[in-house]
Amino acid sequence: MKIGKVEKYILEKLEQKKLHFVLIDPDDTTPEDANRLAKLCEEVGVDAIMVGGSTGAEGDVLDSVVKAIKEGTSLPVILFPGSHGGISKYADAIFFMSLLNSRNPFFITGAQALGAFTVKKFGLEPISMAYIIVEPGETVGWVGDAKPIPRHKPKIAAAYALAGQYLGMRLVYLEAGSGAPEPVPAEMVKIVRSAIDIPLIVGGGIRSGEQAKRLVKAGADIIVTGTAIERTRSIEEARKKLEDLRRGVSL
Ligand code: 1GP
Repeated sequence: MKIGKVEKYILEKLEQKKLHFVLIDPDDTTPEDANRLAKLCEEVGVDAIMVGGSTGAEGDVLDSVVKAIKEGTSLPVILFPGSHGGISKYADAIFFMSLLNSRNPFFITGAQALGAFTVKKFGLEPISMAYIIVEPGETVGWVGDAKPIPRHKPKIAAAYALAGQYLGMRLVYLEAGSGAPEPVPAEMVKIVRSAIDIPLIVGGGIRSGEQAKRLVKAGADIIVTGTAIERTRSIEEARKKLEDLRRGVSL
């Protein structure tokens, strides 16, 4: 498969620095707020916006949030779907992901088959991604029927990540689950990083620049944050939080 525009953007930026993506869950925001947040993300130097969620991020709710984000920023907008319902024609690309450690084949290849022709019809750029859920896994772990990787078993995570690479996937995402009390352990990030050659994304439970920095030092290439910004109560607070996270990602 040839490299699309958004994947090229990611790979070229990664040659210069580590990246910070912000996840917006359409179920937890309004199009107006998403538009404001997207503008702010671009101002503070976030590298891309991801849109998705495990529940309710579908149909009109998803479309109106993606459109509002696109109106607010020129940053790439990448779908992060919970299933084949999480596809919007207004996005630039889609993480075409397989939840490798799910117990349910629907989340490994079933939803992907149901969504594949929609992705083609909309002309969305698919970016193949190995999605691996680590304890506690939170909502996505439950919904995705995952067998979450134990936090003290980094080699299991590395084995899944390497399998993803050998299956031809272009990115690996280690996910502790949105709102997790702690991010993926740095030790696990280190061991996964040393096993694979493709970019490593880490998300779930990252709320401070310090945490982001620890994970980047351990080998994360891309840090994803969602809840940290959702919990802020004003645009000034959101700006401060984003700046703190950005500083952590850039070491
Ligand atoms: C969830 O990894 C993302 O899919 C982001 O998690 O909301 O905890 O930042 P948080």
